[in-house]
Amino acid sequence: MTKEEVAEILDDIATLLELQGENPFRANAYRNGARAVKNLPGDLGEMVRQGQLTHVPGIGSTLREQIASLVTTGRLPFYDELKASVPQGALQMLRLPGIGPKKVRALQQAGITDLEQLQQACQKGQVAAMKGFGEKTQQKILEGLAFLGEVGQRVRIDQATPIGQRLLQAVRSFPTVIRAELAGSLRRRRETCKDIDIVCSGDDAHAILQAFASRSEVRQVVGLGDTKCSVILEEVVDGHRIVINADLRVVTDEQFPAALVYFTGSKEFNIQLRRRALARGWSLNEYELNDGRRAIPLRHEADLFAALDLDFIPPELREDTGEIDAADRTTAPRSARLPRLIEVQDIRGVFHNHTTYSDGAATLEEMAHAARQLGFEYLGIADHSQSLTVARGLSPERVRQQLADIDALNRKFRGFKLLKGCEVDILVDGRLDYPDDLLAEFDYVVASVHTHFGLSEEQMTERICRAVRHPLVSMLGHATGRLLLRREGYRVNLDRVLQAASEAGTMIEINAQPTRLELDWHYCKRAKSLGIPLVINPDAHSVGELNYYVYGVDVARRGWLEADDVFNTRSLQEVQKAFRTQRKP
Ligand code: DGT
Ligand code: CA
Ligand code: ZN
Repeated sequence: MTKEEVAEILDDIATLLELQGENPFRANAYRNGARAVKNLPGDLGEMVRQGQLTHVPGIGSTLREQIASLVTTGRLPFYDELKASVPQGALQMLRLPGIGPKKVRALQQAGITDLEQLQQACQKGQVAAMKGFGEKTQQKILEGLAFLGEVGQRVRIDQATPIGQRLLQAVRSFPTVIRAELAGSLRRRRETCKDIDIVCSGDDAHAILQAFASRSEVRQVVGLGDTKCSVILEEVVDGHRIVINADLRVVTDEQFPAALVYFTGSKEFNIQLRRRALARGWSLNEYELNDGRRAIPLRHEADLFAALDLDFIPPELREDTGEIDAADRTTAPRSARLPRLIEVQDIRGVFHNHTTYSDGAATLEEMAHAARQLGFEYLGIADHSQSLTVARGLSPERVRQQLADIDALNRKFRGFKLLKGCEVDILVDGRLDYPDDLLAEFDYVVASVHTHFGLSEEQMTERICRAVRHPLVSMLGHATGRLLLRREGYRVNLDRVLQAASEAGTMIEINAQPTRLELDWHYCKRAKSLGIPLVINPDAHSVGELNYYVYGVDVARRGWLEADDVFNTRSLQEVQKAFRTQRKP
């Protein structure tokens, strides 16, 4: 156990004693002890072994024994018993701003013993009326409770990305920082992140960590040690208040490559990579790759992979789903290779977008303009069909009007084309919401489920497979209807849907709305192996949402897809030809 960890426990003990209403002298003895331990020069374990704690001011005989117990066994029964004797609710209350042990005791004595009771009491104004509390404290408690409710919840990638990028830029500007990168799930581009991980190298770790802890968006410093700082951030992203943890680790520049690999993860990937090092009698940890005699000098992450005879593995693939085997340079002939992952620049247009005709916020013209600004060659419009009245679905007359409008606009464009599509509803029995003669008038058709989510898996699978097999359906929209962190998808057997799509030659969408991000990346590889082209669609309901396609590229990359596996990388001519061929019986 490090000095910091021991000091933290001694501080905890002081707080617990105060909560129990113990003699303040006793609690203070632990606080002083914590400070003394933190300021000790040298290695705590060594000092304990040598009996050097005997003459340290602030550490009496009881404390000395307890510290020895912590250092040698990692445990302290006295601490465990103390923790167990204090109600959980009291400990949680301590995390609220402006609430110390004394106030917690007062609340407990008033019969308010957990956070829920506390919230109710505040809402009724009872806490303000208590002696020593008042309006202001009550307000602060309510705000603190709202904050606590958000701490520890996962955050979507579109919200974590701008926060992480800003923080990364800040870290790069701190004095003595040599280099810094995002790590963790955010670097691997997972759909949601528990926290933001940043690794940096620099000479003055202390100053770097201090600068990090003093950022204005930091709401709370959770931990501040010699090499790591953990904070809780609060920021507004797109009008939403986001609360998320962030960890910064500082290493030396020699350690940086190994540290970056380690903290990028995933954990499962790290375990496999370490196993590979061990298999050759080497060792690998967050600081170094060691061949048993010395740390192998590494300048970049790629050097670490090369030293282990591996091709560079992009962060998105580091999930222990076969990437290490595919990167292996020692197996000959190579049974598999890493894919050349699709990139954002490969995308030439997108197909599932809405306008003011149905529930979008921008007109056809505005959407077309924005698509051209993004450098797209084509933009597909796919508004909702008639039965989806909540989304102002279009009657056959209205949608024919839209098609005429598109034709008129297209006459004005050079080097760009609006494509005529629709997002037709898959009705409860798998039939489509427009008649076939109307569907045949579009360049392509996206079919999606928007209603009757409660069907059994069997019914839902049948329903979707029927739509997928329809000769006029070009692609299946959002495959399971999930809303990340809010709603599970509907029950459906995706393997059967993929099978049906493969047989019928129907494409499958990667819906790039950051709340959806499905077809889930786990299934992309399977779709690819079945020869199903995937289509990245932002499902944009406004000009700004067109940009969401980049999150679809993240999903595709995590799903091992190359440019050729994704339909949107094709030119306008190829796309139009593919749509026509698809329709031939
Ligand atoms: P998250 O935060 O849940 O979205 O996902 P990660 O992957 O960012 O996980 P996190 O923040 O707990 O840890 C960051 C990286 O640190 C993780 O991807 C791999 C590494 N790591 C953490 N704990 C362990 C561990 O127990 N063993 C190994 N080998 N690596 C670990
Ligand atoms: Ca993380
Ligand atoms: Zn849509």
